[in-house]
Amino acid sequence: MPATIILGGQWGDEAKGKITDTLAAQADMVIRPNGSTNAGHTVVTEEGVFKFHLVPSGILYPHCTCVIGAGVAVSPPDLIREIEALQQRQLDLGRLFLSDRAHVVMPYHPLLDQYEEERLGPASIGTTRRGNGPAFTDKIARRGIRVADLLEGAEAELRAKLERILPEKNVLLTGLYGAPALDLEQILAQALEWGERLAPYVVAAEALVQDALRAGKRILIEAAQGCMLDLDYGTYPYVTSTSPTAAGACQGAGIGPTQVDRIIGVFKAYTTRVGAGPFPTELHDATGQLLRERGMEFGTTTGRPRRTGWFDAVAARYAAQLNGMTEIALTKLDVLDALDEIPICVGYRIDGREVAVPPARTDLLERVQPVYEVLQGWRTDTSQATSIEELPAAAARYIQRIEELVGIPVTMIGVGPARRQILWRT
Ligand code: 2SA
Ligand code: GDP
Ligand code: MG
Repeated sequence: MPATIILGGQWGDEAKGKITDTLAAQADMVIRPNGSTNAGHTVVTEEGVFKFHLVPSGILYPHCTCVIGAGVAVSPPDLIREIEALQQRQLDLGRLFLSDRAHVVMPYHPLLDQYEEERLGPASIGTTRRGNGPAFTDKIARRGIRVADLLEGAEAELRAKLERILPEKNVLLTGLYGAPALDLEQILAQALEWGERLAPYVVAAEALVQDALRAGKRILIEAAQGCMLDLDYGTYPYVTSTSPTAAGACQGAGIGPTQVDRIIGVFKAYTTRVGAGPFPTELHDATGQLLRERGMEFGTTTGRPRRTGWFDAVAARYAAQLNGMTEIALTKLDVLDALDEIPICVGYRIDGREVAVPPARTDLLERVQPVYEVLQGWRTDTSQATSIEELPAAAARYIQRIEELVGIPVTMIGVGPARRQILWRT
């Protein structure tokens, strides 16, 4: 049975965690293909709120096998903390598997992330400072440490790798950032301890995934971040360091594009972004504040306030096409319940000229004048709706307009954070 990809269509935090949890009720396996501890995926159940950073959101279902794929950079202390916190909540983590090919966020990575952001000052990216950028930099530069390197028997090789890597890190730390140098023996001991702790979870994840596909299992791939944060197609350089796209999800999960038949783009009914970078439909006024408050728009990992703005159909159509999305899960519709009018951005104008897709250049993207179409609000509480038919006519019209502009159907609608607050297009 082909797999389903769930990915963010905007700048992250579209409620991928909630959509994954919803669909995982009918899935056998959930794979996290990309990102790092920078991600924060929230699931709200009767047992409380769960904030997942590395563990796939399917872990709440006893029937779900969960896999952290090769495309993830794993911070061992964060993963160990997350595993322990979930175990304390009586969850069985024997169903969690970690790819031996996943890269490791080493102790120098968060330091380099933090110091570089401080050095950049006003030009900083606004990273989560979790070290994933430097970890993926090392991966691409072919000097990364992988999960397999932490395991028993790999000590001599790991020492040799650190002997090559650490001098460069220490030059940066001491020279550029004026920070203390790191000690090889300490890092080696720490890494081996992590390896021992994580060893029970480590597998050749791509083989596990391919076996499951062959056995006809129902597989979900839960990508992190969002398409507009993609390294190639996002608002570079204000992006994350992996590919949150459908193609990136295949790569990180270890499956081929022909093994996928459903690609769900998760979009908020408005837009948010956390961190720096262009955001054409951003609101700097009381309405923006209202969206932040009603949507409780604060970073799941860092607690940072998220920037808010109107739904951007230009960026959404771009994301839908680039990812071959087959459908939309439209979330947080209820957040718009309080508005009289709801503008949708239907076009971009730069220096008076209309452009069809987000431009590559940051300075041009920053100069975009959004062209808005103003739709009527519904001023009705949608959070108690149990079917699409119960939504007010203006809300139905808003959803329909998004479908027309983005070019694919909306099949799920979120009207609140709880599990039951999801409406299905039947
Ligand atoms: P990084 O840390 O190197 O990946 O940062 C680079 C950019 O990517 C953005 N980014 C995110 N955007 C939205 N949500 C993310 N996860 C957390 C959440 C964020 C938080 O669920 O709320 O708690 O602040 C996430 N992770 C990375 C980041 O803001 C930079 O713009
Ligand atoms: P993710 O990173 O895409 O999984 O999204 P986050 O978990 O970072 O942010 C989404 C937030 O919105 C979480 O706090 C969710 O509990 C909440 N949420 C999810 N769906 C809805 C919805 O339909 N309405 C409202 N009001 N909140 C929602
Ligand atoms: Mg999030």
